[in-house]
Amino acid sequence: HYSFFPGTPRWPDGERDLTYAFFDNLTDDVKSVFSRAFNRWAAVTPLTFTLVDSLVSADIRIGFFEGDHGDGQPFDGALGTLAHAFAPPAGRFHLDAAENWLVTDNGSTLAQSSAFDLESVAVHEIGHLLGLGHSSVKGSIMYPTISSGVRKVELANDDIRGIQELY
Ligand code: TQI
Ligand code: ZN
Ligand code: ZN
Repeated sequence: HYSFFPGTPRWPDGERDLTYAFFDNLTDDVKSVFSRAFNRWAAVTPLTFTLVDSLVSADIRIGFFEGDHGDGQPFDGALGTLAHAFAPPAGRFHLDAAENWLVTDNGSTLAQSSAFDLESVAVHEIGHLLGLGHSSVKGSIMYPTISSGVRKVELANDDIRGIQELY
C-alpha cells in the first residue's frame, strides 16, 4: 500500500503547473529521460511539468552531484544511495554523479547490468517530490527496492491510487 510523508505535504491547489530546471548542462538524451519520467505522473494527475531555463524560478531543481554537495546529505560514491528527493514544496532532486547511469530510449534493453536505469530512478524520485513515501506493494514504483540493470518505469495501480489521493 502507498504512503505519504508525515503531515501529507503536497503541492498546493494553486500550484499544479510545476516547472523544473537542471543545474548542469545535460545532453538532450538525458533531458528527455526526465521529461518522460515526469510525463508518467502527469498522465494520471492534473499536474503539468515544464522545463524552464531559470533555476531560481523553477519549482523543481535537478542536478547530479558527487559526495558532499552542501545539503547535509552527502552521496556515497558508486552504489548505496543513488539519488534523493524531498517532499513538497522542497523540489530538491539530486542524483549521485558517481553512479553508472544508463540512459535508454523507450523500449531499449539494458545492456550494462552494473548500471542503474536513470528513468526508473527518476520516476521513483518524482513520486517523492510529489509527496509519496514508500509502498509495501511489490512491483510498484514506490516499493523501496531497485536493482542495477533493471528497468521499472510503469506506474502500478498502487502508485496511481496514491498520487490520485493527493491530487
Ligand atoms: N534513495 C532513497 C530513496 O529514494 C532515499 C530515501 C531513503 C528516501 N528513505 C527515504 C526518500 C524515505 C524519501 C523517503 O528511496 S536511493 C530506490 C528504491 C533509491 C532507492 O538512492 O536509495 C529507488 C533511489 F526505492 F528502490 F529503494 C531510487 Cl527506486
Ligand atoms: Zn542532495
Ligand atoms: Zn524512495
